[in-house]
Amino acid sequence: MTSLTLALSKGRILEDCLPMLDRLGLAPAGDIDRLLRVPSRDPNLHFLIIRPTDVPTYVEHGAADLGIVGKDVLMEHGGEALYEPMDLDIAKCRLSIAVVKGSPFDRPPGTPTTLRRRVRVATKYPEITRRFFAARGEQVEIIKLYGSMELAPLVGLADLIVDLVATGNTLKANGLVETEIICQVSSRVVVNKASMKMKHAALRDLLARLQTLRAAA
Ligand code: PRT
Ligand code: MG
Repeated sequence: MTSLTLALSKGRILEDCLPMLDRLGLAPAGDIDRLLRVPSRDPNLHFLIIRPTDVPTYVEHGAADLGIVGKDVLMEHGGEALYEPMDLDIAKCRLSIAVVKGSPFDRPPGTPTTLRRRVRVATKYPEITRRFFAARGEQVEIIKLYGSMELAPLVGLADLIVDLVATGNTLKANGLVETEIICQVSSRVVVNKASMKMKHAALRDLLARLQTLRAAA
């Protein structure tokens, strides 16, 4: 039998995937809190447990045959070198612009700025952010952060943030409001292009099984 390696990230995606994998009899059969390479209950499937932003890289280079990753991470990475055959419709959220409630930046989308300097945008997603504002003909100063974006406008590090929003509770708790949605986000299956050829039958079978769960959900 062909063996497959699936790259997954700890955190929300793993949490949302576990029930799905369990129903398929593919749940991890090892300590997913400590091990980085974990067997599944199916001897032909292994998991790599890595950071969300590393999933596209592992799959692109063939270290994993397939992976599960947020559309946010995929868009930031650039998905051209990967196949994206399936939307799992899990770990759903949206990528949005948010500002301090009542600040000069709390205004309808696209309102021209009267600032004499560039608008500063703090984000973990510099590429998506640059493309989004460039498409609107706006040049912004992008401040790359690795987390806790909500803090940046509160301490004067940025005027706006581009961040993921699910319930909106985190924004609200920090006195921020969402002014515009950039895109909707859910988790996607990505597949290495060479694996799709070399391990076609095994991948087709696994994708079909994931698809039945999606259809049943
Ligand atoms: O480990 P590392 O720090 O690199 O990764 P990570 O913290 O991004 O991992 P994780 O597990 O939090 O996120 C993995 C993926 O889950 C993301 O790439 C998204 O595709 C997806 N996802 C879905 C989310 C959310 N929903 C979400 N709500 N990722 C992050 N959030 C954040 C949000 O930005 C906010 O700060 O969770 C906070 C709570 O959201 P509210 O709106 O419900 O309050
Ligand atoms: Mg984190």
